[in-house]
Amino acid sequence: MKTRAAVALGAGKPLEVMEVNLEGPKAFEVLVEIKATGICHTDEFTLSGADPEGLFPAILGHEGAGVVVEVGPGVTSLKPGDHVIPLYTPECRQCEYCLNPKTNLCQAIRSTQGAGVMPDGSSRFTTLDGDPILHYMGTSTFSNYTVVPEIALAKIREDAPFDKVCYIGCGVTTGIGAVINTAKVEIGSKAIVFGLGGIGLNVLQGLRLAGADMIVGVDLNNSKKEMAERFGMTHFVNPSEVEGDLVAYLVDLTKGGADYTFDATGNVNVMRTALEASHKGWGESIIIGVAPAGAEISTRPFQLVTGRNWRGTAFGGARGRTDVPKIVDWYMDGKIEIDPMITHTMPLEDINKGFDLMHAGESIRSVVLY
Ligand code: NAD
Ligand code: AHE
Ligand code: ZN
Repeated sequence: MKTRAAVALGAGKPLEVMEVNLEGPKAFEVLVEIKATGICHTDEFTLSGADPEGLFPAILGHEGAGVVVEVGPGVTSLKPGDHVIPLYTPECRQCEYCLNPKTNLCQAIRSTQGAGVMPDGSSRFTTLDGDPILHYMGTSTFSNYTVVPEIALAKIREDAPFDKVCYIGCGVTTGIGAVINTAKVEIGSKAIVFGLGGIGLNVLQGLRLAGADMIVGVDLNNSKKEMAERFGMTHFVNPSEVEGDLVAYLVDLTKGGADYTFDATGNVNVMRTALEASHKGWGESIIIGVAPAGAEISTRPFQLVTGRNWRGTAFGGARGRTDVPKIVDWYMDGKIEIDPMITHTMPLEDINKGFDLMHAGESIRSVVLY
């Protein structure tokens, strides 16, 4: 079939919206009509050329929701008409990783996914001239129709609005999951969240759900303050307005350091500050942000010797096929909010405007509606 897609032709170039060919689903694959997709900072990271795994030409996008159109041979858990959210972290329920309760990082198809192809080693997308176009994160939601492995689809309830729950495909689950699944924050905790964008705001609402007492938000952009307060932030700090050492300021503000800190910026200097602003003896600092090729974190080992813990999280530690339908329920039951964070919507033709809004710091989430 033919489908409309925004194609990343090369690093640093705007996406080009065009018709492409899409081959039908092979064994254990599913054809999905994407109804809506968010634009995450990670799409921008890969498009910019900063991703060591970035490949071109490719169809980016990993925060979608849609409907199953056709299933390939061997697919048993889904049927045409089912509503689904594609998962860049699949859940095969069989691999060594899925069988270990300590991780959500299913590895069943990780190597082919990273190479931009389906598990059989080939791409379903080609240009109208027949040249291959690669998949991205196993999802490629910047295409109106996409082919996804069965193990990388969460089946969700049919009354959930696609234009909102697409955000559960990455940002919502990542932020809330970092608090609930990875840090396992306790009632009464003190926390600091660095970066109050599409991920950081969801860390804030996760902290509110977990019953944290003091929730400090840190961002260079003062316009993020109002929305952050709405999602549970109790104190705001703009590092550019702090005189002297930021770590000392935050340790003082939290009376000894925070029980939990979260980096949602992707900046390795911020990651160091986040670690060092966590409490001596027991503080935990969770890295969510994705850093550019070549960037490395550093600190004095003494920071760890004296009891601070440095950890990371992907997709909020969530097992997608199991956890994503539950998070959709939380949204539908009013336990979590999504709507105010979707600040802009646009048709696929205008997808580059979504990236412009992100660069300008004017959006939280832009969502493309097909
Ligand atoms: P975003 O652009 O919406 O938000 C980033 C925020 O950080 C902005 O508000 C910006 O003003 C702020 N910021 C930038 N530099 C700062 C600094 N030095 N100090 C304080 N604040 C600063 O991005 P997002 O979609 O929220 O993504 C955030 C990060 O999380 C990105 O690196 C993204 O790639 C990563 N991410 C990781 C996962 C995961 O599974 N680990 C999932 C999704 C996104
Ligand atoms: N390819 C990059 C790393 C990108 C990365 O860390 N991705 C996160 C999800 S970000 C979603 O917005 C992730 O899931 N990581 C685990 C994995 O297996 O990719 C690089 O640096 O090479
Ligand atoms: Zn993302």
